[in-house]
Amino acid sequence: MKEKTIIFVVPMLLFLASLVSTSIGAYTPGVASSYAQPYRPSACYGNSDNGTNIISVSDSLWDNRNACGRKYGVWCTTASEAMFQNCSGDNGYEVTVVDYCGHCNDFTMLLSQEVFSALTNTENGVIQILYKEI
Ligand SMILES: *[C@@H]1O[C@H](CO)[C@@H](O)[C@H](O)[C@H]1NC(C)=O
Ligand SMILES: CC(=O)N[C@H]1CO[C@H](CO)[C@@H](O)[C@@H]1O
Repeated sequence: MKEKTIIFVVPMLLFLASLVSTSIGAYTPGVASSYAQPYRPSACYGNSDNGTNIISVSDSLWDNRNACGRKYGVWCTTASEAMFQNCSGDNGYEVTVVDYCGHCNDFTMLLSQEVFSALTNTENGVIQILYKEI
C-alpha cells in the first residue's frame, strides 16, 4: 500500500516540478522605473507618435538598436518571488520598445509613466518586474 502511494506520488511531483520550471523559464525578472512625457523624439522612431504603451530600454535589452519595435509583456511583482502578483490590481501590459536609455543601466527598462501608473497606482519609483518577449 505505501509503496504504491510512493510510486504514484513521486512521478506526480516530478511532473508538477517540470510544469513550474517551464512556466518560470519563459519569464525574466528585471527592475523597472518610469519615464515621463515628452516621449518624442525617440531613439527608434524620431518624432513619430507611438502611443503610450512604450518603454525605453537600457543596454541589457537594447541589442544595438535591434530592440526597436520588440514587444514585451510586463508584470509588476513584489520583491518576493510570487509569480504574477500584480502590484495594483491590473494584469500585465503589452509594451513596445521605442527608446534607448543609455544612462539607466541600474534598470532593465523604463516604462512610460502611463504604464507604470497602471501597474502600480503611483507615477514613479522602482519596481520588480517579470517580462517576456511576445
Ligand atoms: C511608430 O510610429 C511610426 C509612424 O507611425 C511607424 O512607422 C512605426 O512602425 C511605429 N512603431 C511601432 C513599433 O509601432
Ligand atoms: C497584490 C494585488 O494587488 N493583487 C490584486 C491583483 O488583481 C486582482 C484582480 O484585480 C486583485 O483581486 C488582487 O487583490
